[in-house]
Amino acid sequence: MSQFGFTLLHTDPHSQARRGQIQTRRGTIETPVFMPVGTLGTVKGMLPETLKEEGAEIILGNTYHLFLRPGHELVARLGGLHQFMNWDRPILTDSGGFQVFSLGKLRKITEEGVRFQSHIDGSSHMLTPELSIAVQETLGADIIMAFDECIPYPSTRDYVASSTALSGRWARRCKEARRSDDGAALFGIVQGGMYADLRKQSAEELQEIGFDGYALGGLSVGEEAAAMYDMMEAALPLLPADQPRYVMGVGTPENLIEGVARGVDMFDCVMPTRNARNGVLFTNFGKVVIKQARYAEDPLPIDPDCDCYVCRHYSRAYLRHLYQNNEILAAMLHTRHNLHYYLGLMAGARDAIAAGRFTEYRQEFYRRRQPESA
Ligand code: PRF
Ligand code: ZN
Repeated sequence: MSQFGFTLLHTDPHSQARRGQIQTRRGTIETPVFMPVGTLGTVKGMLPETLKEEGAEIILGNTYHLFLRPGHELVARLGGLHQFMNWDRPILTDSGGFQVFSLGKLRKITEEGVRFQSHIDGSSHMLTPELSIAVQETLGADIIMAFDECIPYPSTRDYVASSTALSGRWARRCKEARRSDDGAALFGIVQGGMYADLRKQSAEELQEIGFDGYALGGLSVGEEAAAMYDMMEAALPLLPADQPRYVMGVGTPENLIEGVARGVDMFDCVMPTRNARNGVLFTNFGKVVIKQARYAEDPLPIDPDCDCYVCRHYSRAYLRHLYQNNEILAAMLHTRHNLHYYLGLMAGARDAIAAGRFTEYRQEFYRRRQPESA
């Protein structure tokens, strides 16, 4: 673990926002950071070199998907996930503790782990904390996540309490299963549903085990944004200030700004990439739904204030035309613009925190958005 560390550079005086750096064995990550999702060893529609040009410093991979196909051993034989996909910057892998619940058809949770059926061919598999760690190590991830249950929302307090306790026992097994000499970092995942006291208990329990960083799981699962922010406020202040904090699977641009304000250092979400493929584009003034007839002859770029490659070269009319015809280039250009927006939003937040003007940055973010867009 010696190659992993976190340096806190600035703390905002008017909020909990933090500007920092994560040191990994594959280089430094400036925080707060947004991590594009590359579930299957590709950020869909993006060349790795383009991802770098857009400023991506770390991407995600998924244990569940790569374990089922093509298999982690195969990836290892081809030199590990970095070499396999031609990405030499850090990779964080999720443990499968979310995907197995959202994709696995039949699943049965026991103390040992989760038995589930593949979404590909229906074959039966057992994912345990030990196997999840082994898969993530074999893939060669730089940050690996503990195996947990992402609790559905809503759930009864009894269910949340027992599931959170189980995830705690699994977290301990993950720590024990770690091969400690490879320089990769292991993060614990705080659960506890929408119960502040259970979040607190989970955060404390994980710190007793001791991890390189801490994530909040079980958020953005259908609850109101206010509940998500409440859970951030309940758990984040209890986590060590000198270690990175990651909110998993979050979220909208607004969720990112509000997360940063509450002290989150890391985010990941399929929203910019998936929405791009569905023709939903993020801009400083809100969302653009490119299929709308109003864009049929619109010569303007997606966002006149955006300086990305796409906005410098293409009109809304052309992008709509590509999209309506299901052209591959639509997905590529839309993804590039949306990632530029998300990565730019975080770069702006980092600069603002460093300059002591995060409050203004947050206000400006809301001021520019048009009332009807999310
Ligand atoms: N656990 C894990 N991955 C996740 C989540 C979780 O709770 C979430 C919840 N939004 C997204 N990804 N392991
Ligand atoms: Zn753009």
